Amino acid sequence: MKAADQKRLLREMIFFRRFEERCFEAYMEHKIGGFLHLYSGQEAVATGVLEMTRRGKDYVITGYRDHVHAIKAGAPAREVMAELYGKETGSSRGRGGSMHIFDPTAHFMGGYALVGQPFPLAAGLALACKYKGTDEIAVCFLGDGANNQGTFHETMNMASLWHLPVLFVCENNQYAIGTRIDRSTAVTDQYKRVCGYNISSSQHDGQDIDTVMDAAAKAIEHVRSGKGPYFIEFLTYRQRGHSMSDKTAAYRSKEEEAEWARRDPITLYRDKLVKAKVVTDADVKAMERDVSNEIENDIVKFAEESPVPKVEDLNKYVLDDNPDPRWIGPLQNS
Ligand SMILES: Cc1ncc(C[n+]2csc(CCOP(=O)(O)OP(=O)(O)O)c2C)c(N)n1
Ligand SMILES: [Mg+2]
Repeated sequence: MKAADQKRLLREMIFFRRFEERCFEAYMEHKIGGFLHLYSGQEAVATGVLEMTRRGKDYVITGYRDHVHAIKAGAPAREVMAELYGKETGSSRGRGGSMHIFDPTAHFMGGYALVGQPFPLAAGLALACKYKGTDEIAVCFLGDGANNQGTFHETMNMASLWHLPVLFVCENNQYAIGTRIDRSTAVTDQYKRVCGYNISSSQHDGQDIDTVMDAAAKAIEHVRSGKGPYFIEFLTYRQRGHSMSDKTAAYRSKEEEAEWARRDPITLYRDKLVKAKVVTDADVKAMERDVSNEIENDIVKFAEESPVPKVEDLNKYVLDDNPDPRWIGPLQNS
């Protein structure tokens, strides 16, 4: 990879970390409300996988920890931040919030609050690609906890049976809210769970972006060349609590957190690039300053200055904004 691309990737990961940490601050200032799940610590996975996909062509779908996936897939960061602020200029016009970023232009198909919901939708997107005869693929990110949902097993079966062009990316961060994986899941190596569906799979370090990109490239080649679905598992760790209602992550030890902090994906990549003389420490400091300025003076400013949706527009993007009273009646009576 060229030095310019390596620098760009390092800057992107620094940007994603700062974006998330700035969301935390805005939430504490009551400028962002509702649910907020941060991605700090897992940046190498979404950045590395989506570096290898075709931006705006391949379809990308994920769960509620979705800001970084959306931006890397091509959704403008300003619009993602404005969505978190509930503003009319947001990706979902301020109606969705953190868990429901959506950008069809970027082929970023959401942001879903229900655990396991994206699996069958990803299979549907892949079926559409196959049906249309394009060589686009669907990329479905999901957590280790989601793999215990029924939708996981139903989708793996159909995706394999129908040979669908879908890449499943499991971000195994070891926890589902406060439950450690070995307390909820009989087979903790997630990549082994798809063997029963005859799906090719592998497990990799999710903290090293070069490893992520190499593994993703091979998996994408498998899917795009018509060999059917692929399931790729990355071992990673979220540095913050599950969401803003879990600020202390009291269910895990400080030693464990420190161990994973030593393998922070940004620190690892920065050290690698400094050692290879691609960047200097001063370059990285300048990058951090530049990123902070961009987030503060462009992205947050845009979100703060954007208008809130008008009350009279409440139904504007509702599919049926003139509901048939026949459907309301039984609900009222029940
Ligand atoms: C259908 C459904 N059941 C339960 C929940 C509550 N819930 C929210 S997040 C979560 C854990 C998911 O963990 P994982 O898939 O590992 O993702 P992570 O948060 O680690 O990224 C649960 C059970 C939900 N949102 N949807
Ligand atoms: Mg998890």
